[in-house]
Amino acid sequence: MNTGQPPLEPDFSLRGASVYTGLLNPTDQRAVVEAVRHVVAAAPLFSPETRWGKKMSVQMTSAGRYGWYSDRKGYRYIDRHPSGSPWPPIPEVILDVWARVAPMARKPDCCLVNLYRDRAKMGLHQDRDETDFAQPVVSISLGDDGLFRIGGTERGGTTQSVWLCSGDVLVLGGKARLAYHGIDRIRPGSSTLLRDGGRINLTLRVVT
Ligand code: MD3
Ligand code: FE
Repeated sequence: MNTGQPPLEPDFSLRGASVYTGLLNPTDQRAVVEAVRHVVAAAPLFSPETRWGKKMSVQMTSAGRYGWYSDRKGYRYIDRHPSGSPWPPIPEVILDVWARVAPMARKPDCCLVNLYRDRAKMGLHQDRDETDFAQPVVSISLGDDGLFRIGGTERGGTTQSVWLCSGDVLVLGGKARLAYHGIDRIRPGSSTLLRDGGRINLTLRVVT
């Protein structure tokens, strides 16, 4: 369908990551949070263990055909929640965001939900458990601000940081697709979007 909309332009680019600041207005943000509440009701949040047996500080769950999972056996995608139930479908309001910023890409088959409370953080890593790195990754930030750091495709290079705020959307394509990235910390209390505070990040990916 041709919607007649002009293509969206990012506000700026950071190490090849396209940043759309405030792409979601407060009404859109509340609709997405409501959809996330339904996902969490069907697939409760959990804190995965790393392959070294340390519990991650971020709480997670997923929607879509695949969900991201980690334990002592390593990182991987699995087709069921650890409880044995299938992951719930990716809500339409979330697929709409993908369609706005990545209209030419395949449809995502995983929406990872990351919840950061207080001191939660995510160390520098690459997303490389997927099969087709030509497909972009789309990230949606909701709630408290998070300090995002991105570098290059080699560990140990220089990095750049930016605070991601509620409603900001990132598209990671091209060389940025395999960039090292992470969240150093959140700014607790910087947003009132989430009743219990914290930051939610949604990461949409094409896994297979
Ligand atoms: C850069 N999540 O779940 S989102 C992750 O805010 C993850 O929860 C962070 O990194 C978060 O894997 C960062 C921004 C992001 C997502 C995917 C990327 C940046 C990326 C993939 C490649 C390069
Ligand atoms: Fe990542």
